[in-house]
Amino acid sequence: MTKSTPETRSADPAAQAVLARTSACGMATAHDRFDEQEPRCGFGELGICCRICEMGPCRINPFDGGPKQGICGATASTIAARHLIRQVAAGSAAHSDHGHDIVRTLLLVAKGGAQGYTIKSPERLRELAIEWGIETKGRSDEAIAKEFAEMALGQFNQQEGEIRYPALRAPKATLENWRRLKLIPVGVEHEIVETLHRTHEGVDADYKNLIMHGLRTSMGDGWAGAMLATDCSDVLFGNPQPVRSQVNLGVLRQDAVNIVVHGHEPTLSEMVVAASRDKELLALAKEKGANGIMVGGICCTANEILMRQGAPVVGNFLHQELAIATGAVDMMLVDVQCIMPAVTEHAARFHTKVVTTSKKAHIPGAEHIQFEEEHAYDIAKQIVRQAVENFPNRGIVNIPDIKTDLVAGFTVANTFTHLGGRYRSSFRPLNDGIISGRLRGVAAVIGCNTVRKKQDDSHIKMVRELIANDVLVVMTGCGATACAKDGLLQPEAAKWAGKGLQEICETVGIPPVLHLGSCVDNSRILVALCEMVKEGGLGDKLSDLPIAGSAPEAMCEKAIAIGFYCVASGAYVNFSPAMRVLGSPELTRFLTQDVEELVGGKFCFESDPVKAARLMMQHMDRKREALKLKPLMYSQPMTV
Ligand code: SF4
Ligand code: MSK
Repeated sequence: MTKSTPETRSADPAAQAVLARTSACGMATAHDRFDEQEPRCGFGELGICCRICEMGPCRINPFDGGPKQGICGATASTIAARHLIRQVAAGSAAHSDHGHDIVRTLLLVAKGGAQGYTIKSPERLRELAIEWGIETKGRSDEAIAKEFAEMALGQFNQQEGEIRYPALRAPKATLENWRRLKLIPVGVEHEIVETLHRTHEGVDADYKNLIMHGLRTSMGDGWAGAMLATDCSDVLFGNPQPVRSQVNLGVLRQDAVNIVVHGHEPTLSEMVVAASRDKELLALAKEKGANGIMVGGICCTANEILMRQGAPVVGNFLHQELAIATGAVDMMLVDVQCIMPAVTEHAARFHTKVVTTSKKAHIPGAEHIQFEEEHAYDIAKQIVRQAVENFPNRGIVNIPDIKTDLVAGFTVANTFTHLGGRYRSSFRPLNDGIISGRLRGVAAVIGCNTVRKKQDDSHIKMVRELIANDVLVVMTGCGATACAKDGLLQPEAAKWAGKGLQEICETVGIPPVLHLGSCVDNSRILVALCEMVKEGGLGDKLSDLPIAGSAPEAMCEKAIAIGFYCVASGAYVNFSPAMRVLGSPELTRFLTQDVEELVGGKFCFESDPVKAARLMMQHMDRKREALKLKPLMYSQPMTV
């Protein structure tokens, strides 16, 4: 096998520069550990090994000869479907537990028990309260927040009925189809528990029945756990507004204390940003020889503080080890999700302090400082102080001088204003753009980096192909960071768009690629789609819309859960690398074809990003045809 090089590992020149140095000094990164894993287990890749019970592990031989069933009689489709929906449950649990913690913080704030937090967007709180049927007249923000948070907490452990958002937000025809298929969760946790039960040895053996439950479980993520995380974060930390900032390792500063916040939840990072502006700590930084304190993010924490504070983004998932390797990170502060345990091994080579803060995520070699909302500001100050005190311990620093400007901070509310103008807030211009053929449709390109593909490369190639063919792109998570590094999140990027999209971007003053936030903010995309249907002229169900989604560098179980709730919501979803189901042709066919007849959405596992983009556009063209929309003004119908 040819050994990978910095150029084959990443499309990002900053990453390539650091990877060249890590290789030269024998510092192993995820790419090296990936190479060490070769050859990979073919049974695992195809999803046909099972270790669910203690009689196993069992494996199915996909070729002639060899076992076609596990010891209990489970077939390839049963085994692959069981494991897949366990991944959906884990991904849904991760987003939903994040959502649960944000709702709990809102409740603490309402009761006056969370130090340093306030309700930054009472307007958003009142909008939500009215939507949920909570009395607002003559009541304080705290009283409304308390009632809302208590109702919201109930969504997690509710045992009967339906989670609330689908009936409140989804188009009627979509809702009716979900009800017919029994796809609306009774509560977030109930469906996750039921997934674990169904996939226990000797329970559900029907791959279709298993997948339908996987779709139901994922709905508890997209339409409850993640949606609540987004809504309550907007209430607590403020509605994001379009904001300019910068991205890539070059945002690390030689002359300042660098604190890299990494993980997912905004509760701690918001407080750390506040503490980094504390006069006492700035004076201490000066005393230690630093010219200020820089707080930048990695992974979705980055997206949270970028959207609301304009904080610079140090990088995406595969940048976490590289940031430490610059020698410029005085502290890496982590909470939950997407944190490689390897960061402490690298930190030991440099002066970097790794601090864990969640009881759910300790890492050997890191210092643990337990974060508690009740003492949030004091804890944040303690953490920032330690980072400042570590500044004089730096050794050789080597920061690649590479960073790119970006615009982020789009939401459903401010996209309305941008598209319709201040006095005509509406999705009408977007719908009209699609109906008239100026725009082909909308694509959501989301998700992670993975060492199984060249970092950022698929995101960039896919998005460039889409915008060149008049598709407006919305992005979240590490995919948004990938395209930001490539300069696609600036209004000037309209020059790479097709003529129709260019006209819209220039009239409205938006980039052709809109950054909508972190992974939980994919719920913003669901709401935007509901608004498009509500606006009229594009059908009556979510699955009628000329839209598609993709996670072209998918890495974790959360990405699988997102893919599932998007398909359940009627979207065509490209997912690459393919989910581990290819060892079962019938399960693969169900996910990529037959499920469409039920929910209107389906998966595609194309790994070539340009081909995948074309398949997504072909799907949009089919939807345009079904809606009898005008021919495209400037682009051609897509062929693959
Ligand atoms: Fe083997 Fe069946 Fe047990 Fe899986 S559940 S390990 S296929 S016996
Ligand atoms: S951080 S989930 S690698 S997008 Fe949300 Fe990035 Fe994927 Fe983690």
